[in-house]
Amino acid sequence: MSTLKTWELRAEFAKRLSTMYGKEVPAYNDLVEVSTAVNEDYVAKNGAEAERLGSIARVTAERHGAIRVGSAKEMSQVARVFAAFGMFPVGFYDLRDASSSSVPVVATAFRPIDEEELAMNPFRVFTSMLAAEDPRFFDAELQAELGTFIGARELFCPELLELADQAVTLDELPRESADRLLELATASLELSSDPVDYEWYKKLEAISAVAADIGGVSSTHINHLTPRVLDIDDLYERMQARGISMIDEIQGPPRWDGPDVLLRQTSFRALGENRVFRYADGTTNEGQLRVRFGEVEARGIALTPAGRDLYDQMVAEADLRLASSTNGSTRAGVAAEVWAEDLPHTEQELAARGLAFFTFSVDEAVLASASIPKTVTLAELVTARIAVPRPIVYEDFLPRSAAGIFQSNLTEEGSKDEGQTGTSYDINRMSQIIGAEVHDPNTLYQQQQDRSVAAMAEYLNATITQ
Ligand code: OOG
Ligand code: NI
Repeated sequence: MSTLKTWELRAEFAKRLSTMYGKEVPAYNDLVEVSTAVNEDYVAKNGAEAERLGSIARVTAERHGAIRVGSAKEMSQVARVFAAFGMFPVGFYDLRDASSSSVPVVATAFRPIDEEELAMNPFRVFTSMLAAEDPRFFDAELQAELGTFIGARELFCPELLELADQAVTLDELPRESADRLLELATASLELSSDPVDYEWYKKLEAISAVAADIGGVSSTHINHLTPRVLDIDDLYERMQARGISMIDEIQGPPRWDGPDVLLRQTSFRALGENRVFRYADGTTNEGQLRVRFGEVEARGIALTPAGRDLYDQMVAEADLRLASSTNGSTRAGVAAEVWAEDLPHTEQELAARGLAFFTFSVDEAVLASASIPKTVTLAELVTARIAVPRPIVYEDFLPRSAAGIFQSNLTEEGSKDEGQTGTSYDINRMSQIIGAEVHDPNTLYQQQQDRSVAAMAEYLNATITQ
């Protein structure tokens, strides 16, 4: 009997979710269609250069999803499900303070962590957990009500969790069990047709639309599924031309004349979807909810902590200039100016200054006419063009963009009692909740770079220092 390896399970999971989400939100299919066209045109125009940040096969299949769960128990269960697909928690995101409107969630992203696994299929899911204990959002009475409501629901059935554990133990599954796992896992993220308790939903919505979407319904669902494009500006224009109105700007770094770094994202607004509501008098009626939307992303090079500090400074500088500008400049325009002043214009310089992560190969022709000292710095090798950098793709998310994505789809501000002290969450607490270590993304990128540098050192028979 045939078996499915972990990566095949993951690729199939992403595919099934994509098919399901396309049926639920047909505009997603338009987005995928336009994304595919953008990528094909980009590759036709740019040839091999287009695949510097991932093969076209990888990028075409690449998606990230977003889901939201209600409790620590639900978070730990979803982690077991994702582990079956070789997706592990990476990074901690606190959206509570990253947004001006009320977004009471903390999050991590489940994704593959090995280079080879990422290359085969990089499916990742941004997973938010309701910070139900945070008194700034929920008073004691509401905390108790939320606890009861969320405690009574079952998002992931025992059969799914057992199959998932089995997949982890075996690192593969026989075809029959694999099919069952995929069927149950996909169904667990399907939009439920259960009637929504109108009063309960509205009560939560008054505090936060995100809280209502999480704690006001009987199950979880895909909030959005995001294809990756090689040219997000082109995508943005093509969607507008199709009459699909996008949010006002692209989140993250601006378009500029230098290497793409981190992550750029944009989305179209949530569409009204029919749901059945149950009212206090027991009657039910059709209504609409607007929570699910379409998003698209372009990925660039992962920045080192030093590069990230520079990025944060540039964002702050752009904010400052925009606030004091009187001539109607746009955020993207101002940011492009700041980028041109402060960010290196080449990958080589990013590598030499230690601002971004790379793997390295040796340029034999340059090496042939060079003499290398016993101890040499990485920057020297890069500057001498002996070490040729190849970018490591940023596989994670940006808190400010994530907050912007949440926020772009909220019609109401919600409410937050700033007089209360917020519950503290961090990456360690998230690890405890999940019951497994939440990886630090920088450590993963650094390890990948270090392995490459170590191999180069051995080849050159030299000691390479930072
Ligand atoms: C998640 C928002 C974050 C992203 O791409 O930054 C996100 C959500 O809306 O549930 O998906
Ligand atoms: Ni997203």
